[in-house]
Amino acid sequence: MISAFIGLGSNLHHPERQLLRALEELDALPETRLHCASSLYESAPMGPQDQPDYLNAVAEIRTGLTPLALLDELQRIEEAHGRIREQRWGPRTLDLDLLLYGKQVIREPRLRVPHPGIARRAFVLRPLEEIAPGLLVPELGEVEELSAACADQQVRRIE
Ligand code: A4P
Ligand code: MG
Repeated sequence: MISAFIGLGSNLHHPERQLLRALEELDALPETRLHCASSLYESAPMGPQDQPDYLNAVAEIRTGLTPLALLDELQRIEEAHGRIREQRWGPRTLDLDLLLYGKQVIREPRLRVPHPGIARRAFVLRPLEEIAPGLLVPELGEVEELSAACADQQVRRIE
């Protein structure tokens, strides 16, 4: 079993419910169980500002799925949540990003791991740091250092 980290985000149709349901769905994937999940974090939208604030979280799973099989499953869950791909960085009911897959570096047309946005996004790094202190992000560095470099971004942890 490989440890993988999934970034969850939502800013439409009861974001908290979308995220909690997605965590259950991750746990229900074949050859996969949910190992742990972060708190929920609220932040202003990155990208177009004419959309609601986001809720984000990060989950660690243990999985026997290959990276591409896992990506297929994540996209299937997104679609089941009514996700329609329209505008880049636009509003969404559920976004699931494969942040890390073990220590692997993957550069394929459909899949880039570590996720390309990881080092610039406090809404990913704060929850990641919460559940995996000391984690080394391949080719980028330790999660605490990456998070400190995004200290200017406002992210609020929800109790
Ligand atoms: N893809 C490649 N690598 C990966 C990966 N590691 N994980 C490909 C997931 N997908 C990956 O993704 C487009 C394509 O990326 C997929 O078909 C897959 O093959 P998408 O989810 O369809 O497109 P997108 O999400 O609209 O674009 P993008 O650039 O992925 O947006 P992001 O990065 O997901 O950002 N503000 C706040 N505060 N919080 C947020 O969560 N999220 C977004 C979306 C914008 N602003 C936000 C937030
Ligand atoms: Mg995405």
